[in-house]
Amino acid sequence: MPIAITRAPTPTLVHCELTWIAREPIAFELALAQHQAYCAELERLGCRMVALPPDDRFPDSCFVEDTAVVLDEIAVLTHPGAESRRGEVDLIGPVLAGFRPLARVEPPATLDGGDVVRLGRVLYVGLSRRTNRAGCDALAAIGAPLGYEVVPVPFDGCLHLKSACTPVDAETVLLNAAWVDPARFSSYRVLRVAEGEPWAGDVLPVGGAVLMNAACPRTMARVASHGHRVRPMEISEFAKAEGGLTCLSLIVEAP
Ligand code: CIR
Repeated sequence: MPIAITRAPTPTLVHCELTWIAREPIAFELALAQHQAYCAELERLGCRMVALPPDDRFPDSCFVEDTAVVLDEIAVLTHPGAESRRGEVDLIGPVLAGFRPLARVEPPATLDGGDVVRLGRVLYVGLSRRTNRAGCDALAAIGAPLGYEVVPVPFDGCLHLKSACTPVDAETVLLNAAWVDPARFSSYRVLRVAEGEPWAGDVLPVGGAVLMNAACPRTMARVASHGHRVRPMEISEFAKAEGGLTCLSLIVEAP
């Protein structure tokens, strides 16, 4: 049974970091309801939930994905690229210590968990506004003795590599070719997001289903047509904060 670690959004979410999109009003009560529905869906799909309390000091702290990279053997605490988010790591460390030995990316290296796409023993690391080359190298140094290969991936147009592409299953990657070059994933089956749904590439496969952004119906149909059980999730308020489905949880697979 996978463990899903989540943190409830704080009302200060309205002051979130934004990089590629303009600020729009976030309806906090709706964000809260959407987060509750997300957690309920993860639980329905068989996850054991670890629900952490909101923390007003960190507007983006519901996006727990960015604070760590959880591998089978260890959890790597990140050093997030945005200064406002660095304190979130100290909050998540003690929680992850209950499940994995910890390693840590140290400054000047920066790494956001949202930039790490794992496919088997390969970690594709997006070189972004948040993750620098040193962050990529730090993860490679931690991962190599455990048998992980790190592949740097340049991309452009969105916040994190996972905003542009995520695995749908072990052999299939869903991606937005305007943001990341599909040739980077030529050894996998590549599905593309539908026209007009640029943010559809961030999906969360868990418990035999694939959680997808309900605002992207045509990409959902495309993924479903490949035999996947798709679960649409309303995440409009998190999308306004430049977040997607993977960002809202850290999934710890059973060893
Ligand atoms: C940020 O800019 O850091 C947040 N507003 C959004 C983080 C989304 N996280 C993710 O894509 N992994």
